[in-house]
Amino acid sequence: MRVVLVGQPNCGKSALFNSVAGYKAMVGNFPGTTVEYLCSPITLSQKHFTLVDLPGIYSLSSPESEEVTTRRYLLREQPDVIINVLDASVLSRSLELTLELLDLQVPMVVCLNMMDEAGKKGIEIDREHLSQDLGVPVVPTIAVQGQGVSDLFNAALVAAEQRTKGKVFFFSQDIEKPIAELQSLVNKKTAAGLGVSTRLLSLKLLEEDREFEEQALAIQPDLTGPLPSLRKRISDRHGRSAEMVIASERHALAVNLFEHVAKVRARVPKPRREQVDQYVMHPLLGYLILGFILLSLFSLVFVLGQGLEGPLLGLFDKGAQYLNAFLK
Ligand SMILES: Nc1nc2c(ncn2[C@@H]2O[C@H](COP(=O)(O)OP(=O)(O)OP(=O)(O)O)[C@@H](O)[C@H]2O)c(=O)[nH]1
Ligand SMILES: [Mg+2]
Repeated sequence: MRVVLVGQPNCGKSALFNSVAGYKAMVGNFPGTTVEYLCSPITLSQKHFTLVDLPGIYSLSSPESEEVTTRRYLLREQPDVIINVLDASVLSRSLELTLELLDLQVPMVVCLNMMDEAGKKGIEIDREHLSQDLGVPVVPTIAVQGQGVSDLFNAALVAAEQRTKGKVFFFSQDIEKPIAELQSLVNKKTAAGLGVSTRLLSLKLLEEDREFEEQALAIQPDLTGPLPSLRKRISDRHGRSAEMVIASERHALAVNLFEHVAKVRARVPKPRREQVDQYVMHPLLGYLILGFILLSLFSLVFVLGQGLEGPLLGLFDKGAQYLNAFLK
């Protein structure tokens, strides 16, 4: 069984990977590229699987080379389950990729990582609600502390066995109608050859995804005719390219989802220690504070010394006189 970690850059995929893989990690190369990924055999709750840590991606359609390789891996290698790792402290932005991954219709679990950071920002997430909305299990974690990690992998193994694929989110009719028209023209074989459903291929073609377009038109050149006019229909209605219209609707869907499942309380005040650290660890202010403390210490010793010098010397003189008298 293959379990893959997919998420936006810096959401904590490698922290999760390291917390279960430890020293057993192996480096793999995507075929024909220098882009590397880590994989490791794992045994958890007496179950064995291979865990793969893929490079972070902002979107399935991103043209960056590392992101393209993650996308190709997902489409060609057909993992048994995706663990979609989200940075819970920037939930709304993270959900945009989740919506794209749901379109792949691969078994999936959502990991709400960085719950400690979300807490500090006052973000409260109703994970039951989020799970209902997405149709997949949602597990909160703090990867750097190992919190929730075993629950996450157990949920992923169950999702793989039960083939829990989650819901597909629909766009407005302005986009859904052209998708349906294109879908009726796309052959099932063409989509299957590219590792996606006819709906997802139609959506990606309307989004002007270059790689899908090249590959799909190579298999089915008859799509060349209707494609530009369907895109134009969307762009004419909205005054922006079809790609931008779809991206902004996906953004709006993610924001709605966020507002449905999350509340932002007033910011939790930082603990006093962190408030003090903020000043004393400052690269410039820290040195000034250190200088002030040292100067204060020297002054204290100096002032105290001056005040105590007279009485102390008198005490020593008296002591010496007594000693002399005693020794005579
Ligand atoms: N506070 C907090 N920090 C975390 C948590 N998980 C990961 N981090 C930190 O977040 C940073 C990024 O974590 P990584 O595991 O490297 O993120 P990644 O998703 O592998 O990043 P890419 O490989 O660049 O896509 C590191 O400094 C981690 O220590 C968490 O739950 N809480
Ligand atoms: Mg990483």
